Amino acid sequence: MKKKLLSLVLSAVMVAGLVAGCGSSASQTTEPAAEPTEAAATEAAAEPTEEVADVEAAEAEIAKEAADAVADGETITIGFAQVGHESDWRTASTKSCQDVFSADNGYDLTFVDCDNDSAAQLEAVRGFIEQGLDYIIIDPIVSTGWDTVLTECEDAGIPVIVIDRTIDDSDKYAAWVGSNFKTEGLAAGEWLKAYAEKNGIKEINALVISGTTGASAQIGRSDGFKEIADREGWTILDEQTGDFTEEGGQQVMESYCKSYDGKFNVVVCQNDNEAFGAMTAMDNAGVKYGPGNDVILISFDACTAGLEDVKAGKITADFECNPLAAPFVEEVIAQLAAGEEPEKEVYMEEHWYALPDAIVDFSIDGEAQTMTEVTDDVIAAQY
Ligand code: GZL
Repeated sequence: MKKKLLSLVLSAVMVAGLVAGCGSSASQTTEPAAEPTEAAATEAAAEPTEEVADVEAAEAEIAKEAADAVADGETITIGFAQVGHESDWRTASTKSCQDVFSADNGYDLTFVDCDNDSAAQLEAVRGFIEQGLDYIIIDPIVSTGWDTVLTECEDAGIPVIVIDRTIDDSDKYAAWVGSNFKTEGLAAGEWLKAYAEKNGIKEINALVISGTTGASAQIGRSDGFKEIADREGWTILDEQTGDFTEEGGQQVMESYCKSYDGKFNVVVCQNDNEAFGAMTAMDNAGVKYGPGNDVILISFDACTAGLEDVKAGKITADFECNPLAAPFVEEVIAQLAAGEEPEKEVYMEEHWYALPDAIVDFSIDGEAQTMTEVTDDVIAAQY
């Protein structure tokens, strides 16, 4: 249904554009054809022509289609090209979309797990175009290489909503719903500065296990933390990708324990699953981490299992990235279906977690931050 309605909308706009462009030669410009203006439509209406009748007929058909659709409660078809299944965060993100865009809620969701493969993700989106779906949701594995396929979506008249990670080489999408990853990195850095001052730690020698290289989450968290490290004169001994996986975190940390034995006092993992792997490696190497031990372990995501490790005194601070975007995406789709223009960017609410001894006052760009104590209730309510 939606596709037909959309084609009617597009034809009405095109016909209206022709009517507006059929004014005096003075109205012809070298500028790109302007959107049909109300004045042009009014002027055209004053001189009834065949084109105006076409627009009115198309508009009447649109109104009827829309009314029929609502009355029929017809299914909205959605394609979702998900990054993969690499982390607890990803599992929660996928569940959020599958719960909201369910058959019971009036949707037909085509879900593709792209298994961290960018080529497969582009292929999945092209498959959605061939199916003529009503909407496409993309969580982009990496932030570049998107303009061509987004142009194909635009040409097919299929609105795209981007969630979580960002697309940096095209803006041909209706809206993006996600997190400010650089803010997350800045929060970790500013917290570490305050925590080090509170505990009399004069020197910071950090090892970073970064996320999937080129993912906006990795870029933002790396840039934010490095900005504070550079400002404070800390040493980042090394940064290698753990690809947001537990296995990757363990492999990189095993290498770090050999190469930097006794030289580091901070480990920054760019998601909880990397932190789980890093903890295994440090346990095997006899490295003590967590509050009161040799190494401060910082993590991102703050999934349930991550908060359990904060509560257990293993992760010293965990910086949340909220995976529950689907309700906000549903709002965007409702706005688009109603012919409204959604906000281009919708930011999710995030929290910074620690145990009481690691809760310190800090600010980001002068804005005071609130930390959340990890309690059993907080863990029970997490994703
Ligand atoms: C961040 C998200 C990241 C998570 C990881 O928004 O894209 O990808 O931090 C996940 O857990 O793998």
